Amino acid sequence: MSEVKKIYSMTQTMRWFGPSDSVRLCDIRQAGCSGVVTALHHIPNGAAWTVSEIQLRKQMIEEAGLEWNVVESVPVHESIKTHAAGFEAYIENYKLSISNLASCGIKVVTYNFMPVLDWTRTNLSFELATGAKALKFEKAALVAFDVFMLQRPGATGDYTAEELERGKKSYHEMNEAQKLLLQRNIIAGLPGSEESFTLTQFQETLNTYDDIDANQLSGNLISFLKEVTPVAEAVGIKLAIHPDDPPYPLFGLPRVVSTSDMLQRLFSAVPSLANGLCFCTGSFGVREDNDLIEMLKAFGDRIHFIHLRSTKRNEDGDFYEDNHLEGDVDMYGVVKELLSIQQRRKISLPMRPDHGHQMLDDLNKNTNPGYSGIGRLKGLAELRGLEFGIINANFV
Ligand code: DNO
Repeated sequence: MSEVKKIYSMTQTMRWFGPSDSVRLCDIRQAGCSGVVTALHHIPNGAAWTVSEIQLRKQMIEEAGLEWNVVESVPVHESIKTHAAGFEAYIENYKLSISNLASCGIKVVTYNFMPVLDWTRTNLSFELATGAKALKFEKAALVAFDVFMLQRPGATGDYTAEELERGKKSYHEMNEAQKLLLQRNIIAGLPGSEESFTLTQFQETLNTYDDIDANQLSGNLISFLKEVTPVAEAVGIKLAIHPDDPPYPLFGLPRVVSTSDMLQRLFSAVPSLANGLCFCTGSFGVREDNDLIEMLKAFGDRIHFIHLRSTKRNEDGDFYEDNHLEGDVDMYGVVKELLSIQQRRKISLPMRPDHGHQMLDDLNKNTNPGYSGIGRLKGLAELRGLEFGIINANFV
């Protein structure tokens, strides 16, 4: 009798922001997920995560019939990125956190190495033709904030004359409330970003990067990985770096996780497979020169976690978050390639539908931007259907 071939499909998860999230664990379960992606957001950035805190959260998740598949994120303290005095102690705390997670059975840890700000959008309620709301990044709004509101020294040198003109127009068209909202959207902290700034604090923090260029930042990331990866490998943790979002420099800050070449540098410097990647199609996909399928082929063995989302860009440098199967990302090609990787590696990788539109009843709720329940449920259902179709057409 021939053996039944095992098919490795993606493990469906959703991000959960903890007990205060308006999307509950039971909602995530009803969406069809078997697990969640979460973090101990109440622990201050840089402090070590204790076994008892991890266990408490794990138990809460398991009591809801779910698994804690991925930590997103164990944040990397700014001192590690800038090599500020005392950064070594934060690296030791990081090692302790991942060892403690491993001892509780949680094996994938996502993090990012974006200076100062985690992800950046200028509009958190961009209305689509259907009345649903999406997250958007508008270049003119960014220039308006950077050049005219923050008045960052040297900012004008980072933009073309045309971009400056559009930024100026955008600035003058905004009333005070709109300016304040823009400022809040950019620097008051998006969900999961762990940091929040006033205008003055923001400029002061930018100044800490005055002497750090991309080469230096990449070196600091590599020295962090050289310390942390051997520990991860020894305890069985897979590290999954999240790409820069958006994948190019902002506010004069260097970016080092935006392209294939940048990833290659990190993986060549620290070849262990524990030094891996969170493959975020929405972040990488903003750059036209990022060929997602080629990147999947090149780094398939190091992908430990998947974010599926699609953006739609225009020639002005704006983008908004489109429906999961539309926009600039070839989602069919991406999922097909991911399925090949999984069959080859004989593994089901955790995947979450990244972000979703605010829609239906959620339009009247106070939701975490990008992380409302119904929009993500729609995204997940579409992605699950896409995967089901591909498996049946290609892998059975
Ligand atoms: C945004 C998220 C990011 C991500 C971190 C990982 O929606 O994808 O905030 O969690 O960059 O450290």
